[in-house]
Parts: sequence; C-alpha cells; structure tokens
Amino acid sequence: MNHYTSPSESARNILTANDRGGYTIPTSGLYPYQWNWDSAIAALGFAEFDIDRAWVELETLFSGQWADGMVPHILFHNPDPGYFPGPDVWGGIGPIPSSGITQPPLAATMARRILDMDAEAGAKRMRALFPAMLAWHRWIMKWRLDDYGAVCTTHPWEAGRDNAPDWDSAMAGIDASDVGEYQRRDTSHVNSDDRPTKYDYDRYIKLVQIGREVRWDQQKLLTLNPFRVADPTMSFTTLRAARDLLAISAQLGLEADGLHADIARLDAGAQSLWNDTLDAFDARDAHSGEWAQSVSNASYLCWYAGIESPQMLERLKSILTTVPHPIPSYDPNLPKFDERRYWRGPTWAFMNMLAGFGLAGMGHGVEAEALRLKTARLIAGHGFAEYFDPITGGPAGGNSFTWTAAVWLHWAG
Ligand code: 2M8
Repeated sequence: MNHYTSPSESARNILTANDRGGYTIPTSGLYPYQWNWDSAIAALGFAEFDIDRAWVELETLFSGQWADGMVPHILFHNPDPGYFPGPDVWGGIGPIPSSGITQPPLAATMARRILDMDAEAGAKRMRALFPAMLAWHRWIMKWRLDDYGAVCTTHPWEAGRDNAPDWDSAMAGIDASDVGEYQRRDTSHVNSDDRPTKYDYDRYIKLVQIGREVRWDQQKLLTLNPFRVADPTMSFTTLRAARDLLAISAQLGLEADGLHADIARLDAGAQSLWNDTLDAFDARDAHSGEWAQSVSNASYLCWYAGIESPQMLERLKSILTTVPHPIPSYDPNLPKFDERRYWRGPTWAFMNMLAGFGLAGMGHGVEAEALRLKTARLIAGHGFAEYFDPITGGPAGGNSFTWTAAVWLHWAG
C-alpha cells in the first residue's frame, strides 16, 4: 500500500533534509550555506516539532557574529564550489568565514515567538542569546540609519530582495566596468530567466569588491559605497525587532538601555518612507534623496512594524481580490512588474507570513486570514518552491525550500 505523505510531513522532511547539523541550508545545490533571515524562519518551522533544534538554529547563526556586532548574511560553514561568490571573494572578518553584509533582522522576532511557544524550554536560551541580539541591533543603529532614522541597505543582497525595482536607479549609478571575469553558479542550478541578469550580477560583485578592499570598514564604506538605499524591508524589520527585544527584556528582566529611544527614532524613520505621490511605503536613495516609486511586498510590512496605514490596507484589499495568489513582490499595476523574475513580481510565502503576523497583531484579522488561506492554497497546490508566479501559481527558483516549508508548518498549513 502506498504511504500518503501529508504536506506537513513533507514540510518536516524538507527541514530535516536541509539540516546540515546545527544550521539549515535554504535548498541544496543553489544555496549550500546558512543564510541569516532564512535561518530565523527555519527556526520557526523547527519549533513546531523540535523546539531544541529551533534554538540551535539561532545559536549557530549568532556564532558567526562579528566582534562589532554585525551578523553576516551568509555563514560559509563548509566550503562548497557550487555557490558564487564564496568566502574567498567576500573576505569576511568574523569568527566563521562569512559575507560582509547583514540581512533584515528577523531573529529577535522569531525568537520571541519561539519563546512564547514554550517559555520554560526557551528562557535560558533566550537569556544567553539576548546580548548578541542587542549588539546586532546597536550595530544597525550605528551604521545603517539615514538622516530620518530609516534603515538603509548597502547592497541589494543586504535587503534580501536582490533584484527588486527599488534599487534600479541606485544600481545604474554603479560603475562595474572593471569588475573582471567571474563564473556565476546560480544559473547552472535553476532557470536563468527566473534569476537576476548579468547587469545585476556585475554590480553585486563590484559592491563586494569595494567592501572587501577596505576589510569591511564601515566608516570608510559610508563614503566609498555608491549604493545606500533607505529600505522598507530593513526599516520595518529593524523596528519590529527592537520592539520585540524590548518586550523580551521586560519579560526576562534583562538590560536593554536605549531601546525606547531607538524605537522612537526607527518609528519616525519608517514613517518617513511614506511616498505621498505613490501613496505607498517606498524605498528612497540615501545619496540622492530620490524615491524608487516602487510598491513592493516590503511596503506591506508596515503592520509587522506596528505602523498603521489605511491606504496600505485599501491596497491590500484590492490585491487580495484582483491577484490570484498572495502579495506579489512588485505591484502588478506598475510597469516594471515581471511575474517570473525573482523579486520583481513573484510571490514569496515567508513575506506573506510576515505581513500576516503584522495584520493579525494590529487587529486586521480578516485580511490576515485571507492572506494565510491564499498562501496555504498556493503551497498545497504548487509545492514548497522558493517563490511562485503570482498569476499562475507556477513554482520558480529552487525546490524543497526551507522557508516555504517552515511557513507551512508555523502559519499557513
Ligand atoms: C537570495 O539571495 C542570494 C544572495 O544572498 C542569492 O540569490 O544568491 C534572496 O532571495 C535572499 O533573500 C535569500 O536569503 C537567499 C537564500 O534563500 O537567496
């Protein structure tokens, strides 16, 4: 007799198969290392069936923290020639070979959820991790804020939305003519039409070269790095993380000096990303002050950050009725929408989960539930893909993907 595998069983199998011992890779082949925000989501998935393993995921992530507090976007635990750019190209300066940039800080928020799931199992682990999480928060406050208090991304990979239209004009200002020869690996694993272009990659690598050249000295990079964009992803997630750190410190009686003031500053910064002309939260070039004119899935993370917006709610209601699948990474009514190309249109399950957390937390239960159901239908019908075509639901990128499996286990399924 055939054994029926339920989606939840498949999701657990994916997490277990992607477990490399203490950390989880996003998917085998395409992404063979530990990614920062993927890991925070993976922890949430593990917490549904192995709470100890959930804490281990976060502990391993913080074992790669640099002396200055930065938590890298990739930890290269074991060399793998299948990924480019690897540790030798990045020249990270932490305790574990790593990249030189960070990623949107989800760890504190997910740790708080995991703590809530089992406070007894989690209190000791949380106490031990807390100073490291606070140090990362302080590093972001020191090096990534613009004049308004919005949080900037210094590389498209730092925001995690690699080829989003948000960066188009900042990317156009990067001279990558001397980037040299290199061999991409991503397009040997998945369809190149679903990935960033060579134009994008030349600039990604050029920015890595600029950082590496000065050994990731943040003071120097403030003037050397041509790419600095105030970003809704970084701004909303940092604000939410700060609120969660404050709540955890109150719950466990931990020192958290300055967090109240930081939250006020980040709140003002996040609000400053409201673009009146676009009537949405947008990205703003920190060098030129220009708006990107981009409504992305990150624009819908305002509630996640504790920020209310009737206009964004109206937009969301319209998306929920006009787009077959959950919030796309770029507004289908805007000219740059590209339903297959990565962060320029496709829908990402975990971004919808974050929006759903925010909506539910701010009393928009109907919309949160609608988003959850759409995400559940998408995954149940099309599998645990990295991302999906928001019109047809077609799976794209890598498969057996960690964060999609984790989203199913914790929220959608
Ligand atoms: C994607 O980014 C990496 C570089 O960091 C890549 O394309 O090589 C993004 O979707 C990013 O948000 C994600 O963390 C990473 C691993 O899933 O893949």
